[in-house]
Amino acid sequence: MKSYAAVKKIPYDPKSNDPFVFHYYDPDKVLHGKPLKAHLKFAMSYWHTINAGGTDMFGSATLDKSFGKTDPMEVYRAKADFAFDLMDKLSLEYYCFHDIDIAPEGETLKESIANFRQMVDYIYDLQKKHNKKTLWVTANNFSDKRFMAGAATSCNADVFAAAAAKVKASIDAAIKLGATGYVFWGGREGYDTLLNTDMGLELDNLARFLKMARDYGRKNGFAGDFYLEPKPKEPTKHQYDFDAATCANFLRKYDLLGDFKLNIEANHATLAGHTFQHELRTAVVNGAFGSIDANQGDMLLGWDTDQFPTNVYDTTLCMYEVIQAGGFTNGGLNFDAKTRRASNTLEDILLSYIAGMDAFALGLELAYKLVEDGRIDAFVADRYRSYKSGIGKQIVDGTTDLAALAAYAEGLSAIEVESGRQEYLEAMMNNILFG
Ligand code: XLS
Ligand code: CA
Ligand code: CA
Repeated sequence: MKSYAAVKKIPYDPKSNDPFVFHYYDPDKVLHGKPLKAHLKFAMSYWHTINAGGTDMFGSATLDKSFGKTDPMEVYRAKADFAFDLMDKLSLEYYCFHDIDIAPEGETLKESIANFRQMVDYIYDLQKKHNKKTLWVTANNFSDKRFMAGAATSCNADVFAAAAAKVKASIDAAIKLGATGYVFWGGREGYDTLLNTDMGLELDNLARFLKMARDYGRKNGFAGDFYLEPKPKEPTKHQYDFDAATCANFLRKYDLLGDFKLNIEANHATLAGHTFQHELRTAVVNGAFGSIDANQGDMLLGWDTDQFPTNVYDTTLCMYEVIQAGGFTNGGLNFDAKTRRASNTLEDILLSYIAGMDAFALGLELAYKLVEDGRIDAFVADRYRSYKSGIGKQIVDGTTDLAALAAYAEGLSAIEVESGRQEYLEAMMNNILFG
């Protein structure tokens, strides 16, 4: 197999046996009036791709990503150079990062923020040179020990302020880099036991924090979407942003819907006991569909494995939801995914992205087959036809009431509900996809 350095730009070549080609992702191929790259808006996750070395709870890194440098700022500049070279090879147009992904942390918060600002300037130049875009920025308000009891939901107000400082610097970066999104993933915004937790105050404080961030962003020219990223647990036992429905309720309660949408991650959906498609649909029906963290979990493991997505049913049903939602606006598909610990070469990074990008390109094409075929949509519409006329229409129009419905129902003889035809639909779906 070729070395990382020997691989140039990955071509689209469906007939090739070369491992370094796309078999499905042809960035410029037009489908329904848009090139695939505009449908899919693929992004590189800086933390996994440029930093993660394969450590786990039982072992040290299996891949060194310091690129032969030792001085901390030099290491991070080398990482950035590598990042943009990698994005070129893979035709990735977008990237996403946390503040501490792109710059070394200093002795103090002030020093860390100064390092961060320097590195934002550095990647600003690289972004221009390589013609890349920032999909979203976020602040890592969960790794440092000061965040052990939360950030915006910490019991300590100084921690709340430190979190605000990091978010302010990260929003400044988002503005400078022209990011169309800003993510809040509340890794420690939750609790491990209610015995030490004032849940009401913590939730109110979280909302106060988000409002301040929103107001600061809007005042300083951030026009993109803010996102909450649902996840039920890990690292805390219970996270307040448990799933899409919980987040939508929180945003509605605190009047944040509109500025805030959701960044739905596949692996977080399954951790919450939902399908990826369920979480996407829940975001859509709440008017909160924003962006996607594209990955997959391992159904036999109970934690967030962040694997590259290769399950074509999942990518198909994901893109089916995205198409029905009208496609991405400010959001995109961020590969919040890492190579396995034993896939420990730079070539594996290329191969993993190829696998994920091909699985989504194939999923998009298959999703359009479902839409174009139309039988599933038609089945669903027909299943609810009783709401199109008569008493059903009155229910939907709000022109009836409980007493009128009771009188109507008492006049009915037997009520028959039609079969839901689940197995027929599942077989039909396979036939549309593979027939
Ligand atoms: C962790 C999350 C995290 C967010 C960004 O599980 O997926 O990586 O996407 O902070
Ligand atoms: Ca994520
Ligand atoms: Ca994750």
